Amino acid sequence: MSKSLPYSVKDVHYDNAKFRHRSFFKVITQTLFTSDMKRECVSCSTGKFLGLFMIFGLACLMLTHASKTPSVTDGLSKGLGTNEEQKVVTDVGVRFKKLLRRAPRLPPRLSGNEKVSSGIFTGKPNEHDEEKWKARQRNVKEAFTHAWSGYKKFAMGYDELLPLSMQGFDGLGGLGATVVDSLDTAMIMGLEEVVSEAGSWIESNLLERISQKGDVNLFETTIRVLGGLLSAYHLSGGDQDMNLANTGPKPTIYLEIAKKLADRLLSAFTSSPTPIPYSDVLLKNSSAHPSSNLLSSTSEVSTLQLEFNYLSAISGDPKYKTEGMKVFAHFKTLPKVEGLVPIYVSPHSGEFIGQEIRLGSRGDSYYEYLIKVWLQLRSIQDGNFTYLYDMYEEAMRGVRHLLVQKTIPNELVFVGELPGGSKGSFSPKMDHLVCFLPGTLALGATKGITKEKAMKDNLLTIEDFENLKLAEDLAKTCFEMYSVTSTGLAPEIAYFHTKDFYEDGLGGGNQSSEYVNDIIIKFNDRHNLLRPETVESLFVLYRITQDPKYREWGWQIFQSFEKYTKVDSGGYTSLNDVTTLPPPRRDKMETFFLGETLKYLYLLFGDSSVIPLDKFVFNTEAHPFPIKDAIYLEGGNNMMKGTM
Ligand code: DMJ
Repeated sequence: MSKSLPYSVKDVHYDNAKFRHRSFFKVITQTLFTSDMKRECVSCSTGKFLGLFMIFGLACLMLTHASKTPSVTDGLSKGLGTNEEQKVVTDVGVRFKKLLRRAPRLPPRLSGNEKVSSGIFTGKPNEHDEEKWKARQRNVKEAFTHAWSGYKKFAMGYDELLPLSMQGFDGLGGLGATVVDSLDTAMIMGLEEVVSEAGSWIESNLLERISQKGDVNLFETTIRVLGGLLSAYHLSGGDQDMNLANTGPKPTIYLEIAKKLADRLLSAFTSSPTPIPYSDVLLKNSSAHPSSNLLSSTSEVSTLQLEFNYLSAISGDPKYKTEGMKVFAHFKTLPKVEGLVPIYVSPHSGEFIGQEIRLGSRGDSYYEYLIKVWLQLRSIQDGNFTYLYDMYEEAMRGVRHLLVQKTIPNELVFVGELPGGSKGSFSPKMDHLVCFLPGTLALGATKGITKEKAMKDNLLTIEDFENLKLAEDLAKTCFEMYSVTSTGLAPEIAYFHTKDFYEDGLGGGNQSSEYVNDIIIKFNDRHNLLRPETVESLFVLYRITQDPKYREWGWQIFQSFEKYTKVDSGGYTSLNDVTTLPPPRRDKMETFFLGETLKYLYLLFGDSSVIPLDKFVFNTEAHPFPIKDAIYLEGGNNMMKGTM
């Protein structure tokens, strides 16, 4: 694999060391073990070394005899032995810190110029701007209404709408997936009529479907149907013991159906001989079986936990969380390539299978849920879940080291694949699915607060800055995957021109794009399924950096959806080829167009206080669940129906 373009701190132009918050223990260990220090120690004389040793010893003596000071831990500290040892280290640490910090450190302040160069935008949009974005948000709401009206007219109760043939299709097991996936978007948009229609359909039909239907995929059903029910429960006031929705069923109806569904889905875990669940469930008799190749996808088995954890929290029944979290606890023990994992896992042996590594299909949301599940559970202070954060950080280091390269000639940053594991060659190929990563990286860096606030409060480490930089660069590439085509819509997969790879004549068709020679689109990859990942990342990056360019990019993408995918009779359709005009159409409106794509666009153009990212976590299908300390704690509180 070519390592000519490592993506590391060298590429980050922030002087961020001064903003970094490090514990005393980290300061000492990191200093001792940085390679520079090691190199210097090897060459220094014994005299110098003894001198240093004596100074250090004296400092320790002074500190251990100073007065007592309460210790502070940051919830992420780890690797210490007994409580006693930890106490000693933290006490000494606090004293040492006090000594070092006798002169108070001023909070970092950025000059106007620095704010611009660091990508921080603090200026309030003017009134005209506000009106412009409100109008654009109304356009998205109208698009949702148009999509729903097509579905309602031709496909109500089916999983998906085929908008060109004007009929319904059950591609997801027949649970009316579009109804459930759309419901919380309608709630967020305040579309009461849709909430009433979708809510009533769910109340009258879904339980019966669950008890009668056949094969469903565990992952798809969890993220779309279970996830949709759970966020509808929350948004309609369920875990505040209130009914906030003016229309539709009571919140407890959503919860009751969610429990019945999850009880059957649990069979995928309980029938498997390992902690890795089978991929498919036969709902009608609560049995489960593996897929035809006997394998489960890594991303599928690790993208159930946000939903199962939240269900345990609101139902008071710990069984969902217990089963789901066994997957991560098991993954923790398996060998990895710099934190990266193969895309298949066997439910029979519990081992990863094959060597293919990618952040696209079958790999993607493993990485997304590592950080999101940690964010969901981190308020549980016993440190049990810190390993998720560590696995995430290690994996992102692996991404930056092994998978990130830049294109020729314009240096677009992309995340490629390792088709043969760490020993195989590098493939300069990126699924559109990988475009979830900028949003996840930004979220992982600031934990959902703005970059400005995170910097003011000294919360960002060097790795956080590296991840944020990668997030912004990668979001740009994802956007250019749209603007390089004739339709302004991205292909399903893009290849990138590098020193080892180029194919002529396979541009996106937009000759005025600066990147027409950087991005290569093969014939079989030219379709667009109305996917959300890029607008999802634009939404998260806008919330975190406040940079208006993300809104403008989102608006351009939305206009292209309007222009080329809208079907007059109702609904929107996938395309077969985004590089030709007019684009050949495919006849399918995926449920995630209503559940995710339009929801993220609506939130991107709206007020940032709606569903704030430090108080909610979106599941991989864009269904928001609240992060409330109390609800995930053992024992819960009065709001809880029981314990987890
Ligand atoms: C959605 O179902 C989810 O976002 C999933 O994580 C990936 N695939 C689709 C959208 O592209």
